[in-house]
Amino acid sequence: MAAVVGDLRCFFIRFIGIILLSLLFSDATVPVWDENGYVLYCPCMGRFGNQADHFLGSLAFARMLNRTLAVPPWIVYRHHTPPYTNMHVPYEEFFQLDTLHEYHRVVSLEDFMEHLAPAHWPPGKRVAYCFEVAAQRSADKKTCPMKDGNPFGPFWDHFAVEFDKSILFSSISFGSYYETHWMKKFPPSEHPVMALPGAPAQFPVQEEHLGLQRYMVWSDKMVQVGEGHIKALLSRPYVGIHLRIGSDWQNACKLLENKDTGPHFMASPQCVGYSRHTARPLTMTMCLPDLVEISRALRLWVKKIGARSVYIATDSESYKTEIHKLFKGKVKVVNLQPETAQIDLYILGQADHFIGNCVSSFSAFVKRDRDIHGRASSFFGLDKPGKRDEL
Ligand SMILES: Nc1nc2c(ncn2[C@@H]2O[C@H](COP(=O)(O)OP(=O)(O)O)[C@@H](O)[C@H]2O)c(=O)[nH]1
Ligand SMILES: *[C@@H]1O[C@H](CO)[C@@H](O)[C@H](O)[C@H]1NC(C)=O
Ligand SMILES: [Mg+2]
Repeated sequence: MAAVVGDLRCFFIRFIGIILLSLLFSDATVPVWDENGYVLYCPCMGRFGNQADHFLGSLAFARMLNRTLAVPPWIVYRHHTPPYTNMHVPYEEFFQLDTLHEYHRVVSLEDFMEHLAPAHWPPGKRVAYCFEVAAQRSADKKTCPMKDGNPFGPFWDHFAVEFDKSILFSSISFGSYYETHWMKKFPPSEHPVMALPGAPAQFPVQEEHLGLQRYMVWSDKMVQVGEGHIKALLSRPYVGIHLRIGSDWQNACKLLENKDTGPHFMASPQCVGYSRHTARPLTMTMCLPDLVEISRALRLWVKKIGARSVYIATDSESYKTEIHKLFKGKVKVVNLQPETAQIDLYILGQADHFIGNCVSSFSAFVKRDRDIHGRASSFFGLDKPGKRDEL
């Protein structure tokens, strides 16, 4: 009997303990409702580099309107591996959420849905906001295309969200010029949650938002894994290169070759300058470097920094054998082909010198990250990218 009472007491104390503990912990993570409202969006354009560009602009937009940004997960496509469905990788898998707070209020979309949506954005009250032109495609011409096709449908399905109503807007854009327009049109008291079909931002990222990259800080897990690879595989100093040369890129660069695009082409402002008036020429070598250019640039920078190894990140071919031969085996050549592309980004970010692709937003992420930390970068076809204000 005594043993049973003792067991019960013991159980009871543990039970109370667990409740207290969970209260303590959940208190720290349960977000408080923000009366100034929220911005929700789907990172529905492009892969990681594009999504990251859009993220920076969206962060700036949310701050401009003083609304909390619901930080969406990264959409990772599995076009070539079963089960082929998109993955929705929480922001925090790759980056810290806390450092974003130094710039503006954020909550992960996962937390928003779990803790805030049930009381403040319940089913039946979910309003979509979009440009009039976007709604034109719908049957009644008045419905925002929130869940039309991939990745839109799967994204909101991942959060079990259906939209009940659409509110359309026009003659407005996401830039700072329209701050008061947004505030007047959609006060948070009447429009607490603004859910948008895409990012409230431009691609590529605006020059004025490049610096927001500093708030995107790698998660501890990414640092640990990334540093592990660097330690195991590379000897410093090392040159990191990004080869964006796969078939989709060859097709994209054909637009440039055929003069169907000017110097402002995808992420190219990072090389040619952000002003359309003073943009430098964008060459084919910058868009699609061949082995001759890759060898030239590598020879130059390996010599310049006395590199002992070269790290190759690539979307397809690595030219590992050719590069190894180029340095007569005296420089270690590494190509990891990580399953998670962000591992490549991390290792390129930490290199002693980085050679990127002018037109690629994947390269642009690395370049911005390195600029913040004062690390040197160049591009294929452009050895001296120059400071922004020198352009
Ligand atoms: N692991 C790895 N993946 C790459 C590399 N280059 C391109 N990719 C993949 O191709 C995608 C390219 O799309 P995006 O990031 O939008 O950059 P962009 O198309 O070059 O502007 C990346 O997100 C990666 O999934 C690379 O060097 N390493
Ligand atoms: C911005 O929103 C925060 C949180 O809701 C609020 O405390 C602050 O006063 C707002 N700032 C302005 C300028 O409205
Ligand atoms: Mg892309």
